[in-house]
Amino acid sequence: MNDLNAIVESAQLAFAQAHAPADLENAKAQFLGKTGRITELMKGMAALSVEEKKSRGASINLAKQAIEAALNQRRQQLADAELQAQLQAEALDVTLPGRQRGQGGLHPVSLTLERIESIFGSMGFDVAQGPEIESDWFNFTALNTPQDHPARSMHDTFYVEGGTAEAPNLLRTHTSPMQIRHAVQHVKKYRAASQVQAEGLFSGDMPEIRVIAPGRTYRVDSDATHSPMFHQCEGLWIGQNVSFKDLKFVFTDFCRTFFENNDLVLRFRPSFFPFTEPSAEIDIQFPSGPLAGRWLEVAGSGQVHPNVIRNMGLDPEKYIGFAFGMGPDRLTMLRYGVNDLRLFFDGDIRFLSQFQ
Ligand code: 2U9
Repeated sequence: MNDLNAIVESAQLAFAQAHAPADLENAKAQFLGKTGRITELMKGMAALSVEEKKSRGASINLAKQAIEAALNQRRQQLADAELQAQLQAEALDVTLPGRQRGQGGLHPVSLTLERIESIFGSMGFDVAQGPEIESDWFNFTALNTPQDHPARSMHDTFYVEGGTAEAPNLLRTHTSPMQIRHAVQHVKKYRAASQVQAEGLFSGDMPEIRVIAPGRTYRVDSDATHSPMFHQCEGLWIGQNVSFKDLKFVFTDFCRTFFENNDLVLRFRPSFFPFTEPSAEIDIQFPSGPLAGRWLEVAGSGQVHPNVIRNMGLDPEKYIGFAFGMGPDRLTMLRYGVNDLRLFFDGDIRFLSQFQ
């Protein structure tokens, strides 16, 4: 019996000293394997009598069971320790702050467009938005732009599929076509309501047309101050008694509010556009600051040409008004002191995030 107790004790010790599952299995082999000590003892029983075999066999079996129990206990201990180590390694600190998505924000040109819409909105202007693919009629012909005008050349305009061979569709070169669309709808609505004049140019009464058309426009042009896609905001005010004086007042008020500077000076310089007559470029001058003393061109303008008034369905003897057009990209450059237009369209977050 003593030899068996010693074997069990040395097995327990060997198992306790095994700190990894592989070591434990090696230790097991020393006792329970094919050439292990218990197996050797079993083999040694061959020479014993039947009686001796019975009692010796029972003792060896008890020792074997004790070793197996010690083995299983140690296996469990090692498995538990491994699980604990793993849980510790994968521990989550649920009190850490979560990762947040970037906040995002409006593009600087969108900020300018919102600003323009809000200022003109306060003066009673609606906002009209419409297609970027336009017909030749709305983009050129309705705006009194003759067939041989350079703006209609392939060098200046992106033509696309659709329309007719003589008058293919195009990417709008300005947002003015949207104002024709808006005006035509306006006239249609009040012509139907008045029931006075069913055909011909409308000379009945209707509320004034006061609208701005902000949006993307396209021209074949690309350098530091020109992008093939750029933004425009055109404005239109048509009524029975709307004069150049109103244009000067409205646009001066707009510029002073937009640039937050009541001392801003404006200059209306004679110019030419097919859709306005007379026409003027509008320059501004800051009285102080980094741009002080220079005349900066910010818009074109003029009294809407009678042919354009006719194309809205209105009688030019009764209706008159003014229009203006400006580039929100350039206004954004002036407002924030940006010197390269292309920065707006590169999508570089380091540039864009400065406007949040
Ligand atoms: C209708 C009739 C007339 C809008 C006008 C301009 C002059 C003009 C440019 C300024 C900067 C475009 O982005 S820009 O290059 N615009 O010079 N635009 S008058 O005239 C209209 C508009 C609509 C029905």
